[in-house]
Amino acid sequence: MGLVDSHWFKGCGNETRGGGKFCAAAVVASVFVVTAALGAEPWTWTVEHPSPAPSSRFAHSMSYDAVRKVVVLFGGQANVPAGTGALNGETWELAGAVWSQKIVAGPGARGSQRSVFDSVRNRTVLFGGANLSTTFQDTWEWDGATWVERNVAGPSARGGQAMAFDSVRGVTVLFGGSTVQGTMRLDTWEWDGTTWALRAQTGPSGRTLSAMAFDEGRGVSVLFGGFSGTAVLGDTWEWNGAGWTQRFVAGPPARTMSAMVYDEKIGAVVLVGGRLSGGNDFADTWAWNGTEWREIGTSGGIKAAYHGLARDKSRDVIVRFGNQGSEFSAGTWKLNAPPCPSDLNGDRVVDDADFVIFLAAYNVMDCADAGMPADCPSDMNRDGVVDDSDFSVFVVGYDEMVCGGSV
Ligand SMILES: [Ca+2]
Ligand SMILES: [Ca+2]
Repeated sequence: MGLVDSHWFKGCGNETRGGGKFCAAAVVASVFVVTAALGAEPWTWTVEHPSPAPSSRFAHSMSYDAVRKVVVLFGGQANVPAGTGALNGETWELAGAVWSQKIVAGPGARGSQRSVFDSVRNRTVLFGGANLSTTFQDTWEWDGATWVERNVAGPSARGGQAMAFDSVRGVTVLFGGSTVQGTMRLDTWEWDGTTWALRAQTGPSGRTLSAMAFDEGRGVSVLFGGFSGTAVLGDTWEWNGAGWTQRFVAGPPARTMSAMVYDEKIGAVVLVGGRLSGGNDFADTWAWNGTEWREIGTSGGIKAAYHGLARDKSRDVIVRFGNQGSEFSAGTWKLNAPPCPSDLNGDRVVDDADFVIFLAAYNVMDCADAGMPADCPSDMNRDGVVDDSDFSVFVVGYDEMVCGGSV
């Protein structure tokens, strides 16, 4: 039972329209506590096969340029058996469903580099990686037109490091990684666009191929798992700019070669796939809101490891490309949250803010009226009029308060 019950609905249904009174005061004054919950409806994976598109690959880097609204992909290794595939130095961008290759000079062919989008300076920052014999320690920046190498001192050569952009403090955070020969790193660095600063040498144990993402709501970089050189890890850590804190919580099974993004709509980092051991990859999806890990039910997905992952905010999807796993697919995969029709402002929570939007349209009634908000958002049944039949649909979501699949 939510805060709006059928008694309340009946009591307000006969109010005069147009006056804006419609019981708004009683409801808006109610106190909402949105508790963490997972709906029964699964999130949905869909796969597209646009052309052109990057060739099949893994160990590439992917990040989302929130200003130009494109996913930037660089490099990677062809997905052929025994890890013998060719490395490339290609730059691609994905705008919605359309891939385009940028034919430009840039970093050399490599894999296991990582990239993030610096939303303060509007640059995609790429560091390190390796080819089959050499580990890199170069820093590059991409503005959509040109790759620029930043010739500065910084972290030692490594690939598979964790990276995230701390948009609160305006720095790229880098942790760990390894050389191609297998030497593990455990140092934490930050790049402010001018200088790499060594920030910590204690925290998570030395490891490579961890997943990391910046939680924009809580202002911390979240790290999960990775490979120590001898063991696959399943620990959760957070970096706040001053120190690392391990979060001792039940969570996803240990894994390496996973990937994580922050989903601002649900206020949680989302972890997708990864590998426990050769031939033992995951198809699961998890969300961490700072308090607990919850598994998100999904449909239509496949196992994936060593894939690229990005959150396309403008299109409200999580994009996955590439995979080293046995269920490899060359397609462009997108993870959509379940539909949530009562969430009229699109923030994945149904609350009083949505009710205010509903009421505004309810008071106008006719979708054709010049005073109706664009797209007639409250016409739930799409019959051109906002009336009690729409309210009976809206109130179902309002009673549940959270969208199906929210965390
Ligand atoms: Ca909402
Ligand atoms: Ca209607």
